[in-house]
Amino acid sequence: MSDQPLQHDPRPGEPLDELQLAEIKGAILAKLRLAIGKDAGMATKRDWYMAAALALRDRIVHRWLTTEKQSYDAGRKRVYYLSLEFLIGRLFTDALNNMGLLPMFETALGDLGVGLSELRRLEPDAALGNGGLGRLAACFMESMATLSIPAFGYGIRYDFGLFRQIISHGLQQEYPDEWLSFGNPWEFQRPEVVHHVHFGGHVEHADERGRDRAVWHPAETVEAIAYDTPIVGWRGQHVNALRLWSARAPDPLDLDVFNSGDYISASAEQARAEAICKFLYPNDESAAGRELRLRQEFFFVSASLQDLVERHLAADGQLRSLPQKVAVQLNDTHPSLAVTELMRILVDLHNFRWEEAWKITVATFSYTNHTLLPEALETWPVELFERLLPRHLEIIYRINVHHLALAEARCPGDIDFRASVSLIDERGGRKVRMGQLAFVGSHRINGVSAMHSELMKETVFHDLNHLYPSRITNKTNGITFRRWLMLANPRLTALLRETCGEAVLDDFSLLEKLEDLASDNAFQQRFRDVKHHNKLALARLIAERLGTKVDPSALFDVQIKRIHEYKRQLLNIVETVALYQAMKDEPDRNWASRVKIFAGKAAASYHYAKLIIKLINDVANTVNNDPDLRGRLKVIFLPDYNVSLAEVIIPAADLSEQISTAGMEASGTGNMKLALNGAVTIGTLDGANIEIRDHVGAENIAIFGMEADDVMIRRKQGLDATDIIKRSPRLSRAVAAIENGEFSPEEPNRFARIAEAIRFHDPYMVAADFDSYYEAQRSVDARWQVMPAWTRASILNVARMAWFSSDRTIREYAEDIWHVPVRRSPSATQGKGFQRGAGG
Ligand code: 26Q
Repeated sequence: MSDQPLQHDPRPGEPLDELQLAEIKGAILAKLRLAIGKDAGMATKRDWYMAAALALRDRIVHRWLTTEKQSYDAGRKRVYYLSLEFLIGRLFTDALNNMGLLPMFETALGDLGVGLSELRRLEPDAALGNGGLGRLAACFMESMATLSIPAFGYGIRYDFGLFRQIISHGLQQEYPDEWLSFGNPWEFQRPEVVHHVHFGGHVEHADERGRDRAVWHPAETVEAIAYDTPIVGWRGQHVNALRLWSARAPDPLDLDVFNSGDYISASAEQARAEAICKFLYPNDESAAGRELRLRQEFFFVSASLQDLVERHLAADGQLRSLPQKVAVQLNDTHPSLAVTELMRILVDLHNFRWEEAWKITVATFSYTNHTLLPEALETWPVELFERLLPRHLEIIYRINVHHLALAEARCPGDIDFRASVSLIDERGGRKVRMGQLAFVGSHRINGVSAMHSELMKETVFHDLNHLYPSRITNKTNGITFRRWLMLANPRLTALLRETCGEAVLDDFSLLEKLEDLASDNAFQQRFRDVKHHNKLALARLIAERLGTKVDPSALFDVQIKRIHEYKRQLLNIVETVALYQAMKDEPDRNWASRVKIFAGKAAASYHYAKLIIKLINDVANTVNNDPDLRGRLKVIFLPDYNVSLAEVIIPAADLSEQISTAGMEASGTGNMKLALNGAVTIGTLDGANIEIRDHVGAENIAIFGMEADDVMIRRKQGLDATDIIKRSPRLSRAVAAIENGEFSPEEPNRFARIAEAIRFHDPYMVAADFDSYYEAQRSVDARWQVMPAWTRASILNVARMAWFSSDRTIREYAEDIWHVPVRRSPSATQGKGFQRGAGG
């Protein structure tokens, strides 16, 4: 990766404090000897990285302990963010930057003879997430620390994160992600923090002075052990913990079996327990009814709730006050069982009356929905539930009785209404609906973009919204600018500091100062120089990894995200084919040079998405080797997309592809990262693209295609696209080329399935949007050829993105949902300025 300068000296120009520098060098050397066991002469680069990380960690821990003590002493309300995914990436430079220690460590390491930019690449990505939802959780953790909100992230410490993707002959292969194999310098194991999580067995009921008393006799117990990773906020003022649970068996060896000599069976229980945290479930956007996944969900929910209840009891001595001191955010339905587990803790273990327990529960929880796709809504067979969590199923039934009574009162006699809001899906094999459970058990339910939240009210949660009006609210996603601007794009950051002032790092609204310079020739040139530098770095990476040469002055057209039909990488590649054909027809026209860059993983079992990857690679093979094009079109598929690769691609992008079928992308966050780095968006009116358009202005974004209501209408009319294709000669020809094996001569039928889908049954409407997309791309070409106009649009995108900071998003959650105070500005100089949240 690039050897960019990393300095974000909080006070540029000032010399480094020599004393502190000497202290840090000493600390790194001490870690090398005492924690790693090597001296400088023997140390490998990885040893140096470990030593530097540990030296930094010590400095973070001091702040961490202070923060924790202050929150505890002040009795502040805490936020708990429950998520099965945290897609963190690397932490080293992120933590250094937020601690204000980047220049210091860079110099210290330089003096010791090692380069920081070289060391940072040795840190494996923490890829404990699939995509958007997991990365959002990571951005939120950073913003909560930045805003000094006392918060814990709770999740699972997977032994293996998201699979490593290798592309071999154009096909995706999955390999295990062994991110822990060299140890993890950021985490603290907490052997003393252990909770018992139970599964299976049966429930007994007794009558206790007229009150039903349930006792769960579980059949199996697993231990959850805590591992804490400190998360530092900007300016290092506040540090929160990400607490991830690892599973182990209470008795690692069955001694009787061991003594009988059957050593393998003796550790069977251990293997069964450890399976829970072995790997991250891949997201194929279809809720696979796998038992292990349900065990993961309950495991981390139960451990987390025991943990937070224990902490609350230690401070407050009773549970009645829980909602005043605790807010729990459920990241999608994956932690929905928390609703039933808290009810069990309150009613079964602490003798609360049902009604009071329910009030406490609803006031404590809130739930974020990230998808409307019906196939992605989580359900579990009642039969599996009963076997694994018998008491929780009873609790669900009881919640449902009260809830359906409310439904009956609201719409008397309306059976369909009751069936639609019920926690149990009674159609064909009874199933527990996790979305309904999370909704009913939460006081606020939020969507992740304005349009998505509106669609929630109109579609999946239409009836629940009728029953509980005012619960649904919108919180448009955001991204942390520290990672996605300062760390990923140091050169642009330096330019912004110079033009908008140092304060821009603490107040992104100052980015608007760029507006006045958007047409200034000299400024435009400097802005383009930054982009060009970033494009050179990406071109180098492409040459290293793929051996393909790309022209850094060409338009870099980027689509980076999970591979999924609704995201329509297929639309992009079909347009690429059409453009290729047009260029071949008229090789002497002054075509704008383009590099089409794709990256993303397909779920291992999602065969159609993997076929799309193959198509992209096959088209790349043909196009990249066609001398007629004279290098003016290149297609690149960069393997193993992850956070670190995104940090190189995004600063180098000119055009951002956000082309999902309208109504299907809940928000998107890559769209924000790219626009913040000056890429112009080509996109549909979907998710947060709409709000991006509203902020950057319609003239600075290329919108095309059907809108969400058009899509719904078309879907009702049927999915056959034969007529559309007939009327579009360009599309006909592109689809025919794919169908006839022009890109797969060794296997002409390879993509027949894709052509057939586009023609006859494509719910994602590639054909219906094709002409509009092709036109939009040609208008992008035209704009690209007038460089000052292009640069102006690009600058205005940067200038107008401040609103998309996750600091803004978190502030809204804090004020409207959690009712916790936030720091007014993260700036160090305003350390004491706190703002009260709505509920105090
Ligand atoms: C469910 C059941 C079993 C196994 C896996 C899953 C599963 C896992 C992950 C289902 C869905 C996900 C992830 C969804 C996701 O990332 N959604 C994205 O969330 C982003 C943050 O809000 C949005 O910006 C994206 O629009 C949305 O697609």
